[in-house]
Amino acid sequence: MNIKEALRIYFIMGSNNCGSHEPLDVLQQAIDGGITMFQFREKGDDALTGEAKKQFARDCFRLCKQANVPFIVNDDVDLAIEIGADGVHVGQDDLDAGVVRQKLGSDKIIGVSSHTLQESKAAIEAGADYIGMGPIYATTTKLDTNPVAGTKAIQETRQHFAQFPIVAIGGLQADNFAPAIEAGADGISIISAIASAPNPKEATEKLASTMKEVINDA
Ligand code: TZP
Ligand code: MG
Repeated sequence: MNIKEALRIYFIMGSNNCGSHEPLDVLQQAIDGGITMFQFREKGDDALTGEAKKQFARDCFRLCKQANVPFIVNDDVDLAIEIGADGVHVGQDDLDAGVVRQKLGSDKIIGVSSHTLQESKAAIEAGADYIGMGPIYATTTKLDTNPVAGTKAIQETRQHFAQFPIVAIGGLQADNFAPAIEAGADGISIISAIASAPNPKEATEKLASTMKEVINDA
C-alpha cells in the first residue's frame, strides 16, 4: 500500500461524531465519495464501549474492506489485533509507537500524532509509518487538543524528512486545507467536514476534487 496516497482523504469517525445521521450510513457515503483511509475513533463520554464498540468496529471494518479502504483503530491496540485491523493510530499520551510496533508486527500501519519537529523525529525513530500534525485550525470536535498550530510544524518536519508520510488535521474543510498541502502534508484527516455534513457523500466528493486541484498546483 502507498501510505502517502492512502492519507489523501483520511476520514476519522466515531458514533458520536455523526449527529442525527446513522454512523454506518455516514461511513458508506464517505467511502462512496472517495475517502482513501478510515480511522475508527470511538471515544468520549457518550461513546460505545465493550461489545457494542466491538460490533460497531467490525461493521465499519466490513464496509471498508468491501471498498479496499484501509481501516485504522484509534488507541485501542487490543481491539485492532482482535479484529485484524490494518493499523493503529496513537497520540502522544498513548502507548509508545515502539511498543505498538512490537504488539502489531511489521506489516501493520502505525500512525502517531505529532505537534512539533521533535515529536515527529521521535515518532519516526520509534517506527511510525505516518504522522498526523495539527491542529491546523481551531476545532470543536476534540476538546483536549493542543493549541492551534497552523502549518509551521508541518513545514519544519517536511524540511527534515523529505519523503515521510504526513497528514494534517484540525478544522480542515474543502475551502481551507490548501495551505496544509502547500506546507508539505500528503493529505488531510477530517472528522466534522464529512461526519456533520448534510450530505457526507457530496462533502467527500468536494474534498477529493479539491485535493486533486491542490496537489496539481502544489
Ligand atoms: N486531533 C487534533 S484536532 C482533532 C483531532 C482528533 C479533531 C479534528 O476534527 P475536525 O472536525 O476535522 O476539526
Ligand atoms: Mg489517542
